[in-house]
Amino acid sequence: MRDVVTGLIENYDLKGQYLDRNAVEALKDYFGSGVARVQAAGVVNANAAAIVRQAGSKLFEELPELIRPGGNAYTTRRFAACLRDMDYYLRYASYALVAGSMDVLDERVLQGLRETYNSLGVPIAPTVRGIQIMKDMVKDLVAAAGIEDVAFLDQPFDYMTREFSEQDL
Ligand SMILES: CCC1=C(C)/C(=C/C2=NC(=C\c3[nH]c(/C=C4\NC(=O)[C@H](C)[C@H]4CC)c(C)c3CCC(=O)O)/C(CCC(=O)O)=C2C)NC1=O
Repeated sequence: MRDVVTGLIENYDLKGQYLDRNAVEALKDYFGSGVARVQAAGVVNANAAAIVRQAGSKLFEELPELIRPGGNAYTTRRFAACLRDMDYYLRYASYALVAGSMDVLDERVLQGLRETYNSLGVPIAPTVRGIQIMKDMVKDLVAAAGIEDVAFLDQPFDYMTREFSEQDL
């Protein structure tokens, strides 16, 4: 699992090079957004249960067939599994935000996920929609907490969406 710093060091060490201007720029960006990243993780932590619950409600409102007989989230067990998955996406997104690197998502979340979903008939497009709903909620909450530039929050959610659906946003 890497973060921006360890990722850069690993790359430059492989080439046997000092940290050059590009590396320094990347590090400046990362440290410059560091406080906001940590604050955002705090906001996610404080609101995680509500975010998952409300994003789930919104998803099932938009796509009610998911929770009707025949839908993949029908039955209490599968409904709970769906919300649990949403919680995984949110928690790992918060790690990736702090790390400034998507490595943790590749390693812990996305590996083999598509295959698992396909084999269980879990539909990917609605899952991606759920991830995007959570992104919007997190951005609103973080903005409301007074953090001005919330663009960096897109990254982990969009990364999961892209890797998962293998579709361009
Ligand atoms: C931390 C990394 C990690 C992830 C990401 C993860 C996902 C994950 N979701 C699963 C199931 C599931 N995932 C869903 C999710 C949904 N169904 C829908 O209709 C919605 C669109 C969606 C919610 C948004 C459902 C319903 C199941 C149960 C499917 C079944 O057993 O039939 C399973 C199969 C095993 C199980 O039920 O626990 C895995 C491995 N597990 C992990 O360890």
